This record gives sequence, C-alpha cells and structure tokens, in this order.
Amino acid sequence: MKQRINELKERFASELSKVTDKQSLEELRLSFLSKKGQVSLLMQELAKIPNEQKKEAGQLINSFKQEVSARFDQKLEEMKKLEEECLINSAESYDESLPENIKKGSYHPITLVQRELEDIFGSMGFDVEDYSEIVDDYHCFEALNIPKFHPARDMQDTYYLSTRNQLLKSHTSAAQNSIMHKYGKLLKENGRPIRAVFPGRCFRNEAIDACHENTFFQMEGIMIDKDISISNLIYFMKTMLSEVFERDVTVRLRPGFFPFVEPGFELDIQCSICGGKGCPSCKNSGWLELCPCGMIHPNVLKYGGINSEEDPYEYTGFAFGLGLTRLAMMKYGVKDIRTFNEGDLRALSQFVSR
Ligand code: FA5
Repeated sequence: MKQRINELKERFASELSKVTDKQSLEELRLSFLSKKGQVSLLMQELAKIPNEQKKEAGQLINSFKQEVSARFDQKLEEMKKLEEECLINSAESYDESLPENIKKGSYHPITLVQRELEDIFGSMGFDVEDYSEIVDDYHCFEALNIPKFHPARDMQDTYYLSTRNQLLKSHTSAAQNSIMHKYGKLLKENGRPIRAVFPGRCFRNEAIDACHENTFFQMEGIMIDKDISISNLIYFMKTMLSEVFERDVTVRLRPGFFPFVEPGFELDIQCSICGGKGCPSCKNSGWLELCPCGMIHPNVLKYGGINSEEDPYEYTGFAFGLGLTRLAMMKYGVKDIRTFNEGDLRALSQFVSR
C-alpha cells in the first residue's frame, strides 16, 4: 500500500505541474478525489488487506487524501490570483464602451500647474513642503497675527471640527509658522536661507460663482534671509509668471491688506477669458486676484522663532499665496472654476502635460 501511495503521489505531482487552466485542474481533481477516483480505489483496496495492516494503511490513505486536496486548493487560489492580475493588466478590464480618448486617464489640470510650479521654484532653490488639511486655530490665524475676533477672520470663514479647536485650513499661509520652525535653525546656525513653497487644498465657507469655490488650491511661498526686500519678491513673482504662461500676460500690483504682511500687495492678472473687457469669470472687472504677497510681518517672524524681541528686523522675508485653481483657469482658458471639481471627464481629459 505504501508503495502504491508513493507512486500515486508522484503521478499526482507530475500531472499537477502540467495543469495550466481551471478545467484541467478540475479534471485532475475528479480523477483523484471523486467517487471513482484514485483515493476511493485505495479505500476499496484497504478492505482487502490483512486487519493488522489496516490501521497504518488507513492513516496513509487519509493523509494522502488531505495532501491532495490541500494542493488542489492551493493551485486553484494561485490560478485565481493570476487570472485577476491578467485581467487588471489586460485591456479587458476596461469598459469597452468608454470613448478611446479617456481610457488612458490624465492628470488633473491643477496637478499639472502645481507640478510645473514646483519645478520652477525647485530650480530656484525652493524646497517643496507638504502640509495637513486639518489645522488648529493657532496656525491658521493667531500665528499669522490674526488674533481672535480680528475682522480679517471674516474673509476666511471655514469649516470647524468639533474637537481640539481644529478647522479645515482656509489658506496655505497656515503652514508658515511650522516651516519657519522647521528651517529656522539651519538659517541661524548655517546661514541657509529659508526658501519653501507649499501647495495645498484650502476650504472656505464661500458663496460659489465662476471664480470662487469652497474647495480650491493655493501655493504658498516664503523666502527668509538677511536683507530680503520687495525687489526679491517682485523678481520671483515675475519669473514665476513668465515661466508658467510662456506668453505675455498683463499683471498689476496694488496695495493689499493682510495682517501677516507689511507692506502687503495684491497681484492681479488681466482676465484671459475676456482680455480685460469684463465677463462672469472675472466678475466683470477685467482682473482676477491671483497672488497676494508682501513682506512678512515682524510679529509672524517672531512667532516663527526667527527674530527675537530685541532685534525684530535681523532677518526679513517675503511671502506669497498664489491661487493655484485660478492660475489653472487663466492658463488653460477655463471660464468657470467649478469645472475643476465637477469630475466631468469630457473637460478634464483635455489637459495633457508638456
Ligand atoms: C490669502 O489666502 C492669503 N493667505 C494670501 C497671502 C499669502 C497674502 C502670503 C500675503 C502673503 P486670499 O484670501 O486673497 O489671501 O487668497 C489668495 C488667492 O487664493 C486669491 O487671490 C485667489 O487667487 C485664491 N482664492 C481665494 N479664495 C478663493 C476661492 N474661494 N476660490 C478660488 N480661489 C480662491
């Protein structure tokens, strides 16, 4: 009996290794485990052998049966997994009724401009930082010189969480304080200027229209070192705009108030949808607020651990808060900002990276 089982084991192993599809696997299973299969034949033979050998022979047959069935299950699992992988990798896993041009997928236009800007600022020595979407009141407002009940908070009403004084960040400036703490030591001990951009999703309880969303993207940038001035700020803004648009765009710089910069500016872009005549995309003004900026307020530098009370102007810096979603509107000529969040593939799949 032992020899017979060993022969069957070998036969089974060799036949199993040749199996390539589920049907032949099932046939093999039946030939071993069905009522007329090899294991049943062994059981019939068991009846004929002397009583004193039955116990041992019975155990051998049982363990053979268990081994065979375990190896079938294992093989079946392997085949299913392989089948799934093939399906995922093959075109068959896609819905054939989808139009050809959207089968491939494409980057969201905001991702495209964000990456482009990261490259531009990266080439000018800026680090690219990531930051949380949930922040606390201190980082979003107080560290930015906006104390509780300051009227500037009205412009940035957002969504508050019921726990730990947290909220969805209303602007990327919320990361300024953490970035200053992160790189301040390198600045002071090694003289390495702080140069960082931090893109991110922002949220505001906003009346939505063609140029306002309640969820939109900004990219913040800061540069801090000794003797940083408004000329540095203007240089970086000009370089950024000419690289992004690769064509002449008309911009204007006017005074703007933000408690965390002094002086502060609004950098507007002439609406590329109407060419400055006025349309719903620019609220009929011909201009779109794109990138407010300014010199970082001494209080903000102090809260960020950069300057001391005694020498509040030891280091100076600029900051800007670029409206990424609006930039994408202007760059791609998208009339309505809501197009970016609607998830309509007919619109979104038109954008391709350079
Ligand atoms: C701010 O958010 C400041 N934190 C920017 C800043 C940073 C100023 C550093 C000075 C120094 P503001 O609320 O204006 O500012 O928003 C900045 C830009 O984000 C706007 O110019 C606009 O392009 C974009 N933006 C603001 N609100 C919306 C909105 N609801 N939908 C789409 N884009 C918006």
